[in-house]
Amino acid sequence: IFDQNKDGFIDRTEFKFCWNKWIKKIVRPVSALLVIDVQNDFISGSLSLSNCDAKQNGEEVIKPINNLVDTVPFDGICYSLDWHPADHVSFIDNVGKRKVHSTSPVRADQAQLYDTVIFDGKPPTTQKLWPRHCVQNSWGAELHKDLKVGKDPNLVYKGSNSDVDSYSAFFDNKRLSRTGLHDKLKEINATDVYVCGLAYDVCVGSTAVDALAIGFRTIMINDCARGVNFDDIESTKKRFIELNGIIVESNQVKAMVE
Ligand code: VGL
Ligand code: ZN
Repeated sequence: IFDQNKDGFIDRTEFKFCWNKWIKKIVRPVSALLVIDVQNDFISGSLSLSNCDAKQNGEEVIKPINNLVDTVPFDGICYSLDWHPADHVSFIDNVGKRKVHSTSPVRADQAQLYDTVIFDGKPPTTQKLWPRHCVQNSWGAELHKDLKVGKDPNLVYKGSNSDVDSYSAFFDNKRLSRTGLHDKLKEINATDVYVCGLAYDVCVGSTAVDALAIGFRTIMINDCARGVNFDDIESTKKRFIELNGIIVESNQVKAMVE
């Protein structure tokens, strides 16, 4: 029933569509690894997780992530980078540069690190305040030197709009714009998305929840993520599992992808 060309390949567009959109997904998952924000500032720089609540060591994700990259035949790997301009809304030292909204729980002159403030705007912006971190083209924004990225890595930049933060590697926090990540995953017909990196309860969690919402089978790799706050890590995991996400250890991943 299918036309074949002289090489014996079936090239009916209808068949190609069925194959790419449906059959391939049923017979074999197409797996992508997302490595979130394994950048100097989160490891030993200004937003080092070791100085945060849970006192975790972000460097510990590098070995298990490199091991996955070396041993698991992912169909694609993307690395995200938190990539802020100097006047970014999330930096505590910029808090005085914007108007705080009348309903804000904290005033500009009393704002402390990790407080949440509400800035004026349409609509007003709810923003947690962080130390200045991952400033574009600074050392702190570089991927850690020991992270294996290979040549010509797939990089996704986020948080470059001064007025909007971006925890998820898919969309900014206000859902105003998209990074190129979804398109990159569509290009390879990805079905399954594995998420790891920093920070578990911030950008890793947000990215994983968005991946589920988009419709990917989504797996968080527990031992390849470190976070800010224990309670938040636990609630991130709970919420993700309630949304039908899967959490595994990195030694389980190879068998799932092959
Ligand atoms: C992140 C706090 C602020 C993250 C980014 O990558 O998890 N956390 N900006
Ligand atoms: Zn940031």
